[in-house]
Amino acid sequence: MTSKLFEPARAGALALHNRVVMAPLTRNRSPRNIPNDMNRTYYAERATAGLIISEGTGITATAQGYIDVPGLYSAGQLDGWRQVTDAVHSKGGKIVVQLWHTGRISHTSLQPDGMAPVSVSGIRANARTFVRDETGEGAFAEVSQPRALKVEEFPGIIADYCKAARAAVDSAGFDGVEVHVANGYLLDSFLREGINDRTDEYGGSIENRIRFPLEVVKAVAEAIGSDRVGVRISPVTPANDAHDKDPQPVFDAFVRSLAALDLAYIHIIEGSTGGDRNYSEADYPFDYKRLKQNYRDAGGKGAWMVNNGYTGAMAQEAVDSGYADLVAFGRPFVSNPDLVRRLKENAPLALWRDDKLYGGGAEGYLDYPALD
Ligand code: 8OZ
Repeated sequence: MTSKLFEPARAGALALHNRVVMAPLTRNRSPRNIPNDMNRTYYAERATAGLIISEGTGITATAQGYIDVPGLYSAGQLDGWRQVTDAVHSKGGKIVVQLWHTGRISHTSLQPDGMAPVSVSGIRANARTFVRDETGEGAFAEVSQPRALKVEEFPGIIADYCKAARAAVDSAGFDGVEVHVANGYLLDSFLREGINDRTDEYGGSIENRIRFPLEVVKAVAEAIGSDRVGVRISPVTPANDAHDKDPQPVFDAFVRSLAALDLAYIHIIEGSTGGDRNYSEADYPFDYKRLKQNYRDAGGKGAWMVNNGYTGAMAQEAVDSGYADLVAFGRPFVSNPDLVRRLKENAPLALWRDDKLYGGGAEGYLDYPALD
């Protein structure tokens, strides 16, 4: 019996050939933050995914927190991305860009004029980022002390998201965008009681903590059309020193509010990003079915995309049982450009090289062959 995983699906305005999604994957292979020919080849090789979500892409220079990741704020970046999206489209694929503001997960050496990174609060993360050392080599470094954004600065950040979203669709040729509200970066940090210590209308209660991420998603949806916008969340991940003792009501409320926006999809990282699917900091397991029920009960019609450590069998079960509409695969797509075919034919999967995930050249990036 064949699985619905390999059947077409819709995510808002996006008509997908199948329900296997390439998850966003930071690879640090865009020197000077500009997408290049190597990136074009990499994405084009993976165009048989039902949908490609690009690696996290900085909406502005101040949004950046790692070396050699792409951006959406210069003509050269938009032109580089245009080569990528044209190549993916010519192979029949669909690609959205992940709109990224790293917030407190950044370093003064990566910020314009060596400024402090901006965040929801002045609470520094116990986390590392990837910078360039004195010799020009990539190196890990503790993230810098951030500065809490003032409320007066919020409209400017929202405008930055909208400008990047419009440029992504109009100039760079993307089919849509995914707003990154996960993994302890700027928007996720508003949601987390362990990072958000604000005492204004953007901190404290759940209603207040979800306010800014909602304002951003709403504005982006108005800018390019809600049916081209997805949102990625990671309700329990400890990635980048994110903490929340009681995430269920926060994320239930967040997806209920997102339901009204008529988005293309909601993308959930289950458990610890890239790690234990069953991770929970709270003294209860997170209930992802309840999360989805909240979204549907509130009228949410977007595709429900799940992610983290899925095998082909788990993905088929997730889709065939109605638990999910789409399943995103991350690292398996690094080493299996033809992942969809391999899952369909139950062919063996190649293993990725951990030491080649971040940074470097074609090795560990373009040397994973397709079958045949
Ligand atoms: C791995 C390394 C650097 C960044 C995320 C954008 O976790 C990332 C990321 C992952 O969302």
